[in-house]
Amino acid sequence: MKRVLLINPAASTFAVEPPNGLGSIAGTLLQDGHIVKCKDFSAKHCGYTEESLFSLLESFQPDIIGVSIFTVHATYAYSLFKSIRSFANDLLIVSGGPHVTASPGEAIEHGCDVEVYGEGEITMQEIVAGKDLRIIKGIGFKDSKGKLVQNAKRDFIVDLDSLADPVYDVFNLSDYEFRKEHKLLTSRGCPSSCTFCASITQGKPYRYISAEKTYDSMLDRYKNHGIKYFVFDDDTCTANYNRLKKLHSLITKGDVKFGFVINSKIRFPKKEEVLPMLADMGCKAISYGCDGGTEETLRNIKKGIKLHHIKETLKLTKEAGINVRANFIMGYPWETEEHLHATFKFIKSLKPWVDNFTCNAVPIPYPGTELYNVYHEKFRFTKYWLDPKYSVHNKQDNAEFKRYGRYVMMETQKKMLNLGWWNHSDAQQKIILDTVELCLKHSWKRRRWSDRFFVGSYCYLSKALSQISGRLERKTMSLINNILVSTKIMSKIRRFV
Ligand code: B12
Ligand code: SF4
Repeated sequence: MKRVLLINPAASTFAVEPPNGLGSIAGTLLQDGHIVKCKDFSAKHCGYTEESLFSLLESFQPDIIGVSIFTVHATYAYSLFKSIRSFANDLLIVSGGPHVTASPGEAIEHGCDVEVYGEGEITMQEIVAGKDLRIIKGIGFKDSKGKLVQNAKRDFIVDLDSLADPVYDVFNLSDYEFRKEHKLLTSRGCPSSCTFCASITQGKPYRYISAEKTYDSMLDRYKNHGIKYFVFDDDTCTANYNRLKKLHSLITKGDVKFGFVINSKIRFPKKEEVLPMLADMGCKAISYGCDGGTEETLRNIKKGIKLHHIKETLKLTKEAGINVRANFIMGYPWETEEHLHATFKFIKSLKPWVDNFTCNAVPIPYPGTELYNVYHEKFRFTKYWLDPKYSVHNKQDNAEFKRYGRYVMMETQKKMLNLGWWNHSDAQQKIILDTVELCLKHSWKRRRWSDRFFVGSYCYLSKALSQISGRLERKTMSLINNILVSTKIMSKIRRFV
């Protein structure tokens, strides 16, 4: 039996909920009888200090530390390694996650012992069990001469039902905002090849948890925690028609009326049949990755869809009584003013069917993506994640305002543009920001008046306080937030927007 500490490092953006990846690894290790603790230093109410890390290490006395790394965590994770080493030089540090998978060798160079590529449950199980590193698939480590050795790849986990359920109560849940909703991850993998997408830990083969096990998890959470509302974190929930049909039958025959939101691709099997079926089983909103507003861009990003597919799906979704969330990205390196104008117009034409638009002002080139590989030299952002100037979200003050404030969302997008990733001209920047504004305004207008009143007052208070002092804002808004969540108002407001 080992003592394993799993850490999500601080990041340039907050984590609003416990990470599924570490939750799933924790579930597997607990099932094997190990003692597991998880700490999320990027959780909103956590706040990282080296002292808090040392006191955690002192009190928990881990044998092994596992660190999860997204690109936004990279520099924080690397300084965390240093701090851990300064506390106890001989602790085994293992890292994994999308950034490690996309940038093999980097975490080891910055002080960890073992890198895990791709899905981590079984690999971590073997490492913790003490198996010889040389025969563990899916890892990289330093040999006795200090040279990086990368073992053979590990196959993707096919039978997801065989995995232990993820556990979240090994995290300190009060570090997050309380939410009267639960997340579920019921499938992995996506067969598409969008050039900006960094979902590389789960690969292309689409695998899923059975309808029966999914339904049991929902019922379980209802019985044990009173949860009836779920957020499905899957990249795409609609890829398998038969599974959805089974889940529909289980949910509609059951006594509990569940509500949930999902992500989906624009094109999925038997759409005309599936959308009313989803509405019938409690689907309140679908978030679609549209990602481009001209045929040329959709072709270049290898989205596998055309503009008319986007229009048709959003319309059908709305007609089925499901709220529509449409996500766009603008400012790809080939996009001229004409493309950007056309995107603006296209987004505008979708307004009748969309409840919530998001529009990212620039495509962020995550490592491992085609977008990064093709352009990093030309646009001089090679390994940008190691340069602190790219941490534009990195302001832990005015937290609530940041989350809800239209103004701040605009500011973040402006900062993104100002970083000059793609050398946009002033004219291009203007069209992009006009589009972001259009999206924010439309989404705001689509909210219920009571939400608008509440969220608006909340934001203005947050803004006013943050102008006096960031600390004052954080303390006051956190107090208000705690009162609101304990009276369940927050969860009602967030529920279906
Ligand atoms: C749900 C989700 C979220 C949720 C929850 C995040 C979470 N930490 O779980 C929310 C909405 C909060 C979120 C936020 C963000 N997200 Co997000 N998110 C996802 C999504 C859709 C699913 C993640 C998931 O649950 N995967 C399922 C689990 C089982 O897989 P996993 O997380 O990869 O973990 C496995 C392996 O990576 C590995 N592993 C992970 N950690 C460790 C640690 C150890 C020690 C070991 C051994 C193994 C290991 O084992 C795990 C189990 O198999 C993914 C897309 C995807 N398909 O992965 C994007 C994704 C992870 N997100 C991404 C991004 C960019 C973000 C944000 C930065 C967005 C932003 N600009 O704010 C923030 C970061 C917030 C933060 N501070 O952590 C990118 C990451 C790319 C990258 N290179 O970093 C992804 C891949 C999306 C994409 N296609 O580009 N996200
Ligand atoms: S469809 Fe979504 S998950 Fe799949 S590759 Fe494209 S962006 Fe990534």
